[in-house]
Amino acid sequence: EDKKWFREVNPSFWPGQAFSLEIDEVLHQQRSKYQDVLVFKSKTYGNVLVLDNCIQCTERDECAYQEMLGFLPLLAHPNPKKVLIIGGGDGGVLREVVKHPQVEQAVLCEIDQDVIDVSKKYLPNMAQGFSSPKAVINVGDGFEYLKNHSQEFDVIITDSSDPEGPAESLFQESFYSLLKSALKPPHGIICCQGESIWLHLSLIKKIMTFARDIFPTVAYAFASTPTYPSGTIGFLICSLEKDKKLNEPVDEKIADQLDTRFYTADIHRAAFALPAFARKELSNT
Ligand code: AAT
Repeated sequence: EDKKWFREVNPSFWPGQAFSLEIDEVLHQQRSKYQDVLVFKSKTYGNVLVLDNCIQCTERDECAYQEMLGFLPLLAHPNPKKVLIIGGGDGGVLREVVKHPQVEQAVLCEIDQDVIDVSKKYLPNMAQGFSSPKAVINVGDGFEYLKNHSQEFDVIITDSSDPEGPAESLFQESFYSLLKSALKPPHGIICCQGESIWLHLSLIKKIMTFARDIFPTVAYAFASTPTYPSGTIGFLICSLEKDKKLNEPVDEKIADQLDTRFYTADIHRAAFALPAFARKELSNT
């Protein structure tokens, strides 16, 4: 029966396919200032947050995306003290970032207060990030926030929704220039939600091409995420350092001592090994 299923239809961003989850109970539904917000309890993936009909996270598989988005850049940096997260209003990436022993402060800049409030209520395991003494919360647009911050952050993570709606500006060349100027030299690293090699290869190529004009080192990694479109999501990682080896954790001990469900030092290395079709499109030679 169709009414009991959530279907992730999106004719422009993943035409001709639609992932579905069986709904146990709808917990929350509203129109926020920026987007449609839906939370439902699924039959087999726990509670699910959906914005503008796109799945943002499920309790069952969120660890894959949140841990990789956080730890790929943090473990590539020699001493990540100050971190900025743009988006990530569920608190999951924040929860991961504050686990890193060298992180002293993590600022989260989320545009939609309603996402934060709804996550505190229905995704308490992710929202525990908000109660860390290292956390600073700023409600506002990530693009605008960056304009007022220069050479400040060791690592900047963009945990953003897809480039339709409030996150559109976060996929532009001007955003990458702002990211660069907000990074602290000489080791600064950014990591952005990088969509799917199965669905968005030309968009990824376009972004990596302009990112290479801005950053000396640019790389792409991906991980298995059952509830994101096509079952994989990527991470676009850029460093201020030339010839920076991003695919190797700088401190294997820290990497293996983090309390993770998905990320390990081996997964870190493996994530940069791309299928031939993707490597061909995305390599810089
Ligand atoms: N943590 C996994 C879920 C996300 S959340 C993406 C967040 O980015 C949302 O809470 C959204 O409100 C926020 N956001 C969107 N635009 C902006 C902006 N301009 N400034 C700050 N925050 C913003 C990612 C899901 C990926 C889905 C892949 N299909």
